[in-house]
Amino acid sequence: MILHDKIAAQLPALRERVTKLVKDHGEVVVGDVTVAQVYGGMRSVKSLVTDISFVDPAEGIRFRGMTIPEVLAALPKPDGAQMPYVGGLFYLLIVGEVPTKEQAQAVEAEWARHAEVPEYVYKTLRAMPADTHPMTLFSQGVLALQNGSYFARKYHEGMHKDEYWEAALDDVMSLTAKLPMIAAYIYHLKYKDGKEPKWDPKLDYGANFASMMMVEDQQGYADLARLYFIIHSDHESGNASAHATHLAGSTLSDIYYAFSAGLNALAGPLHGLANQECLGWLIGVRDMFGGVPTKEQLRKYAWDTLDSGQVIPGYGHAVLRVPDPRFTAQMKFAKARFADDTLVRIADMVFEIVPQVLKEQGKAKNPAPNVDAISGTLQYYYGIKEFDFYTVLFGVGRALGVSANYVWARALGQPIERPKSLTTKMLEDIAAGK
Ligand code: NMX
Ligand code: MLT
Repeated sequence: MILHDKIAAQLPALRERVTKLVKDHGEVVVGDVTVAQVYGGMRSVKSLVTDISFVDPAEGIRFRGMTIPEVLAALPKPDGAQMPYVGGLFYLLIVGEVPTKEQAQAVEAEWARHAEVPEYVYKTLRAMPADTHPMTLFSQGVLALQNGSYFARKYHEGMHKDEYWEAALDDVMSLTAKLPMIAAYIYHLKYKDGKEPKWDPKLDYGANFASMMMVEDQQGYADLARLYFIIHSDHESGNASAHATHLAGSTLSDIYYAFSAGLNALAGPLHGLANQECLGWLIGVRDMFGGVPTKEQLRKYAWDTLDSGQVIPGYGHAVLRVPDPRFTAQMKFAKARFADDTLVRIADMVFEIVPQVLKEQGKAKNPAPNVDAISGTLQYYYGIKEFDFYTVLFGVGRALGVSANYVWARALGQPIERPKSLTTKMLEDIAAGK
């Protein structure tokens, strides 16, 4: 397999670099930790390592050193498409190089070989009550696949630790191949006729998803799916879903257990669920004012949200201090294709007004939009109107980044995570210099 051979070629040198760094400079101090950080969700504590992506507060995400516009321009695209192969992005994340079209297609072909979902997974999902949240179903679907983990089987057969990453990569290819099918099935089970989707090996990841979702504008939605999965894939390693996946994986749980944990973190309203909440907020604005409001009306609506003790979804970020380039990329996509859409116009006006309101309130460290401020609007335009499905889409994308990290973590022999906790009394004593 192409990704296997590339990792195998890079691994000895990277292992040597890491071993040397830790051996020669293991005592070098990387940063201090304050009482505020210990109580404040470990914000900005430098304690994780990944070479796959990095979030610069003043610039946003870079995948393997490349910004989103650079990635979208450089990765190969399917014939007739405006957005790149998702398989090309996965190659970039894992290998660290821009693939040729053939290399991107080789990843897509590998996915096609693994896409079929065992019938018992569908059966498990069908057994759940009809009002189960799609994220619960998605996490359960992923967990149900654990039964087939190659890594878990090989581990119990006594696999050598140098081989962990190879078994991990097998599982990762199998999991990421199946996620669009499981997601589309959940959509049809919850909201449509419950038909099981079919993977077409002639289509790429994005076009397959468009076809399985049965949206009207197949070409437009295939491009959106490609863009969406690519930009949501990774956001360095400290975000809640990536960190939860990494933490669970560090115990040598296989990727099915680990990614299910990541999805459970993504399901929270301060993380991935914010895209569903954000579209709800925009629709609330539209319905309250019968379309696009005036700026004054919007300003008051935003203040009412804050005054009622709620956050404005889609705004703020733990790391970013500028508009999220994932927001910008989606806004550009929407404006190029359906700039007159009411919700796009409202989202654009929110982009003008809400940062001012948040600045006036003076609490949020970052008053700018994050990825969720627009993503639901685009789905809604293409006819995916069921808000509570949106985080599942985020999850399909996020799988690519966290599983690339999972493979490299096993390849580099990263250990079980175990930070240290203190009591409040201990912190008080430290603060008092005792
Ligand atoms: N609306 C209202 N208040 C906010 C917002 C917002 N959008 N963002 C931050 N604040 C408040 C925050 O609740 C906190 O208040 P308090 O002191 O009363 O607890 C204060 O500002 C300081 O928070 P920050 O340090 O700026 O933000 P933090 O790093 O703690 O949290 C988020 C980051 C993203 C959780 C926060 O900005 C937020 O809740 N945003 C809205 C939800 C959202 O869009 N989440 C999606 C994140 C992206 N993703 O895809 O996961
Ligand atoms: C993400 O994509 O994970 C979010 O922007 C949250 C984060 O980075 O903390």
